[in-house]
Amino acid sequence: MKSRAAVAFAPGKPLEIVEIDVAPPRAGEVLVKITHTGVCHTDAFTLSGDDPEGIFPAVLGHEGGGIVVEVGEGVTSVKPGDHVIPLYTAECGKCKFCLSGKTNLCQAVRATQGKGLMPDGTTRFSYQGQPVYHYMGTSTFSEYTVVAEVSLAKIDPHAPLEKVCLLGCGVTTGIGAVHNTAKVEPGASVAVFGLGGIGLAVIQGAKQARAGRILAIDTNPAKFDLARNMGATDCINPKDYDKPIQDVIVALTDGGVDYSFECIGNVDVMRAALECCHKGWGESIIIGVAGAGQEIRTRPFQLVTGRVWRGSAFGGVKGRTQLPGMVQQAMRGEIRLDPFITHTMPLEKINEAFDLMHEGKSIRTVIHF
Ligand code: NAD
Ligand code: AHE
Ligand code: ZN
Ligand code: ZN
Repeated sequence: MKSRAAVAFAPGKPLEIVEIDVAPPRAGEVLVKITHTGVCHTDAFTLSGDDPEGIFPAVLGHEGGGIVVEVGEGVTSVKPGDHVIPLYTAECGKCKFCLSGKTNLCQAVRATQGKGLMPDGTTRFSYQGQPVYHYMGTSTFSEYTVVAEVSLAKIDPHAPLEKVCLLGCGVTTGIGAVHNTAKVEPGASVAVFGLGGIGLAVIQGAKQARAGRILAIDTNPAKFDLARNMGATDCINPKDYDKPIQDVIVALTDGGVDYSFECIGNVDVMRAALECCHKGWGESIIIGVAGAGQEIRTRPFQLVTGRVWRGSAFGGVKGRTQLPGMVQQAMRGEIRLDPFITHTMPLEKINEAFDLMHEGKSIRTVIHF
C-alpha cells in the first residue's frame, strides 16, 4: 500500500514528505495506522548523524499512537481496530531479559531493530523501488507502519491518541526513571538537568513520589515556568554562576542531592549530575543519549565514596504490561500530558517541529496525519 511518510534520506538533511510503499505484515507483525506522533530529541539525534545505529534512508519516529489495520500470521494479542502504542523497547515475556525480573530491556527483536530491519531481516518500506529502513522498531513518521507484535502495547480505545502518544517515549521515560530506576522516596531531594520533555516528566514523577526539594537546571530560563508548574521548587541557570554547577548544588543542598537525573545527552553535564549527589548514597541516573565516540568521566573516588551511576531506558517500563495502566493514569489526570504539548501540526510541517526543538521553543510537538 501507499503511505505518506517523512523520510530521512541522509544525515543532517531535512526530512522529505513522500509517498512510500508499505508491504503487508508478515508472521508476527502488525500493520498500524499512526494517527499521531510526538517528536523526541532522539529523532533529532539520529537525524544529525551522531547515532552509531543511524541508517539512511529511514522512517524515524518512536513516540506514536495508532490503530491496528491488519495482522500477520500467528498474531493473537491484537486485532484490527485495536488502539496501540508502538514500543521501541519490546516485551516478549519469554527472553532471558524479560524473565530476569531485573530489566525492561527485552532483546527479542533488538538485534534486527538496531539494523533498521524487521525481525526476519528485511524491510517493509520502499521508495521508488529502493529499500527504506525502519527505526527503533516503530517508524511512527509514516501514516502506515509495520511493527512486531511484541512491540505493541494495546491501550484503552477511549484514550485520546493525540495525547497518549507521548507515553510512547518522553513522559513514560521521565516518570518511569523516577519510580523504577531511582525509586525516589518521599522527602528525597532531586536535581533534574535539562528541562525538555524528559526532564519535565522526571519532575512530574518526583512530585508524584513526594520528593522534598526538586531542583530544575537548564541553560534556557524560558523552561522554568513549566518546570515550576510541574513541581520544581528551585530553578537554576548554570550561566548565572561562575563556579561549577555541581558545587552550586552541593552548597544549596547541605552536601548534595539524594538523586539526580541527566536529561540532555551531554557527557560533561553527566559528570556534574553525578558529582552533585550526596556522599555516601546519592544516585545519578543517566537518561540523555550521547553521540558516537562520547565517553563519561569522573574521579573513581566519587564512586568509592558512595555515589552511584545508573542508566535508564524507557524509564525501566515494560511496555505491554505497564503502559496500558499508565494510559489509564493519564485518563484519570494522575499523569498530566497537556503541559507537554506546546505545538501541534500536520506531517507536512514536521521539519518545523525539529526547528522549534533546536531553538528551545517547544517541549513536544504532536504531529497529526
Ligand atoms: P529536549 O531538547 O527537549 O530538552 C533538552 C533540554 O536540555 C533543553 O531544555 C535544553 O535547553 C537543555 N540543555 C541543553 N544543554 C544544557 C546544558 N549544558 N545545561 C543545562 N541544560 C541544557 O530533549 P528531550 O526530548 O527532553 O530529550 C532529552 C534527552 O533524553 C536526549 O538526549 C534524548 O535523546 C534522551 N532520551 C532518552 C531516553 C531514554 O530512554 N534513555 C528517552 C527519551 C529521550
Ligand atoms: N542507538 C544509540 C542509543 C540510543 C539510545 O540510547 N536509545 C534509548 C532510547 S532513546 C528514546 O528517545 C534506549 O532505549 N536505549 C536502549 C536500547 O536498547 O536501544 C547508540 O548509541 O547506538
Ligand atoms: Zn524518545
Ligand atoms: Zn523479551
